[in-house]
Amino acid sequence: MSSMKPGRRRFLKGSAALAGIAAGAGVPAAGAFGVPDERTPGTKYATEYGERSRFEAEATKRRHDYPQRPFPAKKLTPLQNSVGIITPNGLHFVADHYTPPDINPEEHRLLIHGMVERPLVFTVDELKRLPSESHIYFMECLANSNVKDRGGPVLDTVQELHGRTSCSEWTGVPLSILLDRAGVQTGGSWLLVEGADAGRFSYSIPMGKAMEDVLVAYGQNGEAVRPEQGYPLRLIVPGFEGPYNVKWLRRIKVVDQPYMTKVETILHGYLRPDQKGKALWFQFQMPPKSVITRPAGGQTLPGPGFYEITGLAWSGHGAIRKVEVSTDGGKNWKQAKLQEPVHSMAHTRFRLPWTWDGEEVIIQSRCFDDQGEAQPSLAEMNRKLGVTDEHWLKTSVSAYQFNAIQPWKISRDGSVHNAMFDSATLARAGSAPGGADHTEH
Ligand SMILES: Nc1nc2c(c(=O)[nH]1)N[C@H]1C(S)=C(S)[C@@H](COP(=O)(O)O)O[C@H]1N2
Ligand SMILES: [Mo]
Repeated sequence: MSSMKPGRRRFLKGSAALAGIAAGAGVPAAGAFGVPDERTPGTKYATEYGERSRFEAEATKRRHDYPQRPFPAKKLTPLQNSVGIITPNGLHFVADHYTPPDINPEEHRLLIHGMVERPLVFTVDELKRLPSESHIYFMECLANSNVKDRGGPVLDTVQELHGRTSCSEWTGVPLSILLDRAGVQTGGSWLLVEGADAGRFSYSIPMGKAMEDVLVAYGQNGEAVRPEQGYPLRLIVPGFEGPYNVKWLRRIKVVDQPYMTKVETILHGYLRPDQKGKALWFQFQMPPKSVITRPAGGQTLPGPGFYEITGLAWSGHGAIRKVEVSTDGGKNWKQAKLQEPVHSMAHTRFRLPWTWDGEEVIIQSRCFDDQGEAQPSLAEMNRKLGVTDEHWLKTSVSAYQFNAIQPWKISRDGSVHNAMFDSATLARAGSAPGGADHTEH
């Protein structure tokens, strides 16, 4: 029976062994190889709609509670368990600034007015009669990948760090069709777009983008947009920062300038450290980013041996052209395989076969898009902004498009941690990764 003993070495050689089994005479009973045969007959499906296996409850947890922090629980996509490029609707991250509404689609209306020839009001059914399109796009909060939350410790898991990005197939009516019907007047160069939530979340969108590829979406991955994603209508602004994608869409006003709404100024301005008194606003596209999702911060490798390194890359500027992975702390880079088809402004899955020798190692990925943009290292990003590593640790910089290369450290015990900052930097900034013993300053 010693040959059935599970072991690290065995797993690697196992592929040859398995091939032997498959080629062997007849089909042996699985039990002979120690494969349990435990199907429970008559499994009941719980609801009409269906649900994931009860054994997946932990793996598909979107909720992230921070017991040590005064913030409400966040709903972040568990990227560590994602496969392929599509985010299941129940796992899309959620970013709400106000109390969300509960909308009956029969009573809902979309108003288009302002600098137009003909103000228009649409019901949801009227919209669905118009020509529609479906596209796969990522959506990313501009606060994604921040290294810490306000007052909290440095984040350590891939879900906490990068779980504010999701990717769906969105279906809806091109906004250009609606604007053409309304007839945009000369000088109408921006849109003020408003949601139906308690605080009437509003954002300014440049007309050029609106005419290019913006969708008034009613569909998400083959069904109605989820309530948390803006049911029954939301705007999809491909590649742009998350907040442009206004949920529970109720009003589009054609205007002649950006309106500098509360969210886009107070909440989403980023004070430039290099130019006192100046802020970054209206950055539009999210820059190229990639992150290894397996093995990633928060996971533990059971032992040395073969692992497929896999992760996601995306860019608000276009399609991902190349992803490179380093498994030696950034000295050498190998080109990862991209899962086809690669969609523009969508999550792109990359994979690289790898064998871990059990020693401490740092793995990381970097990506390049088809517009010539490359994902920067933290050092490159710091140089561009004129800051040091400590800048990111001192405060939460939640309104910056942080896209530095994410290094993960795999320790000899198999645990994987955020290695964005070295321990000396963390000590100077008084922050340790992940620890619950953190005291607030
Ligand atoms: N009406 C409305 N739209 C909104 C928001 C909001 O709070 N209200 N949040 C915005 C922000 S900041 C982001 S990142 C995205 C998140 O979309 P999601 O919650 O579907 O993931 O929606 C945007 N649209
Ligand atoms: Mo956001």
